[in-house]
Amino acid sequence: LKKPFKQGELYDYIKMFFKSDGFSAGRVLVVEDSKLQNKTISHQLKEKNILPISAYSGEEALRLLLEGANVDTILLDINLPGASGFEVAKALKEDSRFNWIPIIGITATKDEEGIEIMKNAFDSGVDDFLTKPYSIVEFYARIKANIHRAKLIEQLKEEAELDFLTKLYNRRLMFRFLQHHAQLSKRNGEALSFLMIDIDKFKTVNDTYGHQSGDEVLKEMANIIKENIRKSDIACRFGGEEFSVLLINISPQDACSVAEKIRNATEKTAISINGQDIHITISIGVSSLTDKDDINSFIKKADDALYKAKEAGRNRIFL
Ligand code: GH3
Ligand code: MG
Ligand code: MG
Ligand code: MG
Ligand code: MG
Repeated sequence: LKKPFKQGELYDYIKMFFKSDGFSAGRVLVVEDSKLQNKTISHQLKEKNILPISAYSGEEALRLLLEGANVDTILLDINLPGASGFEVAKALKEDSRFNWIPIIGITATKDEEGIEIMKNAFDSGVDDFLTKPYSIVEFYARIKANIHRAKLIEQLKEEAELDFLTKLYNRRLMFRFLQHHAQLSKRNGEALSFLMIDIDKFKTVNDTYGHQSGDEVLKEMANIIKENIRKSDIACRFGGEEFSVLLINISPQDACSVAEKIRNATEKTAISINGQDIHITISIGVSSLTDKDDINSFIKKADDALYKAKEAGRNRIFL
């Protein structure tokens, strides 16, 4: 995208990364420095309903991924200016956010030397390989096989990482994020807060409206939480009718404001169950990470504060 750009262009550009309107067969990041070859490959992918996302260097490819471009497969030219294909593959395979994405290495080198390059590419983490010039049939066959593999992995990841009912992260993932951000926080002095949210008298909701209606309420609760936090914050279903939020880079005071916003929104929301409006309230315990804290004490402080909020009469927040 080149400045100055129109609003619509920006929108299209962003949409291209996050959706694949019309390109239902998958999304491939094409890392190829030759403009002509990048264009040719992109054209070939589009022919098969695959969305190409072009990068002209390894650095650009990494940047696009970090910015949230989600792709099913990476076509990686080995001979690139700047970071080589080997280095790019290594970097991707060392990063748990990207290490599952299949990479197809490409080179034009032939014979002994070409085989040596292919071997080094596999050693660097590349999953598959194409040697130029390749037949278009082989090209599509490899692309499709790798996209298929990626889709399976994406599905498994979703099942392992997300809560089935609310599609928020599950407790396991919350612990992973806690580990990661507690470390960052200690290294960079990034402030960190944790909210433990528990629905008040939820047993009564189940008893009055049935378990299935209870599930609908849990889904609505997840939406309320998502609507009141930033994209960079991390929400999870901690268990049962308990949710938690990890708030990144935020003062304890601001964390309390977020908690209060969620509490207030919950109280105000009419949840429609079988044509009937139900209202629920929540109690929230807030904690802020200090130098002395480990993850367990960080969580326990929020839990203790939650307990106090319940004791004090529910529908309130405690720090
Ligand atoms: P408190 O204000 O003290 O938190 O009261 P409470 O009734 O919310 O707390 P309690 O721990 O006694 O009950 C929690 C209830 O949440 C009991 C359980 O059946 C219900 N629950 C847990 N998981 C689910 C779920 O996945 N779906 C539904 N519908 N209910 C659930
Ligand atoms: Mg090249
Ligand atoms: Mg509970
Ligand atoms: Mg309880
Ligand atoms: Mg409860």
